[in-house]
Amino acid sequence: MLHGPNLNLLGTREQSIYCSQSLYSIDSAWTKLADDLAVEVDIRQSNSEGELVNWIQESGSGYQGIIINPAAYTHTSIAIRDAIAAVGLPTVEVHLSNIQQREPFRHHSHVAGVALGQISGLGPAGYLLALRGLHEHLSAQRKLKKPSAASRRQKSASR
Ligand code: DHK
Repeated sequence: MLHGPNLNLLGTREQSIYCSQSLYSIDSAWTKLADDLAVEVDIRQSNSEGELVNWIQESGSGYQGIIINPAAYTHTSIAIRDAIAAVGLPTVEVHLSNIQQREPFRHHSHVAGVALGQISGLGPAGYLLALRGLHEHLSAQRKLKKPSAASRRQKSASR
């Protein structure tokens, strides 16, 4: 899970827009859900675009998906969009606030076009929903790849 710029200030920053929880408290609830789902996770926050791009690139080996709140970089960063497209991992974009109800400059997301989905406006619950959604997506993908018992029987009968 990647948190973008200024999200380290959650809990003190414009609470009526973002939420009153700290990033630590959001991450703790999120880690608990990951434990319940038996998913291994890694959480990072950066105020720097380049650092986020480096982490997205690195996630190409050893990770199965990305959950990201690119924060203000959502609306400005083609570099983050390109990094997500380059690694090709299923990515869920999360925003605490409903970006469509805010200033016009927040309405466009460069990331949305390369994301599996976007959750916006549900506050901290959005991160939990993103993890559940990504987990279900990956489980469904795995099932699709795994041949069914019937097709395994068919294969061995034709040998
Ligand atoms: C967080 C930010 O910091 C803003 O720059 C985005 C996003 C919205 C959020 O709602 O989580 O515009």
